[in-house]
Amino acid sequence: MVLMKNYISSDDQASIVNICRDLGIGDGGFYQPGYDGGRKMNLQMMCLGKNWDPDTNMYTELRRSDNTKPPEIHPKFHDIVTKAIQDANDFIRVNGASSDEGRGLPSMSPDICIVNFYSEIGSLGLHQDKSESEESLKKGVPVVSFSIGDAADFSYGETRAVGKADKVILESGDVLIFGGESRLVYHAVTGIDPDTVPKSLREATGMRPGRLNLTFRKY
Ligand code: MD6
Ligand code: FE
Repeated sequence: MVLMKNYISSDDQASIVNICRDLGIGDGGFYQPGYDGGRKMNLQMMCLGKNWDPDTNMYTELRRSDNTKPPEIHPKFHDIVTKAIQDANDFIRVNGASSDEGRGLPSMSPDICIVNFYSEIGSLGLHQDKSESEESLKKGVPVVSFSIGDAADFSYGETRAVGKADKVILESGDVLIFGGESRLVYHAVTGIDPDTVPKSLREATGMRPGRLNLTFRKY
């Protein structure tokens, strides 16, 4: 598990916001996912590449609720993901424990991106990311996550025991990678820290209060 603080440049953060906003109002754009029982998730979601259904935990070509096709993953996003994995591996090579030797992250070319937007009262319950293929999970092919906008309180742990979870704040520009042995770590967004968006990002984009999170994965 690697956290790269303030990794995404201010310009790239602003481009990501603008790209997601443009895609978000089109076909396959942001919606508030719900479960069969009628409960709604506490966030807005948009999928790129393939659709992920939070109710069935399945990937499909079209979104079940409205038959829309998810937009493509923007080439700029691919470039940042590829570079982030390379930089994380360079870091592991230099700073990792000797037991980490030869155990860098597998490379990953994403075919799916899940974009979440949290308002200041948004949250996401404890989960593992395990809807991907058995092969991808077994190899520990990483999930790469971008945080943009307001900061989030993020909990993670090896088990469901919430009391034992570690906590970290994810701020605008941070990149978090779950790969290798950490691929199936339990995690949650327990809250959004209001008014913590960098002023320059707010001014450059006019983004509404809240937080954008993009997670990239390979099915
Ligand atoms: C979020 N992130 O940060 C939700 N999943 O809003 C995730 O669920 C996540 O950050 C897998 C790997 C990294 C993540
Ligand atoms: Fe997740």
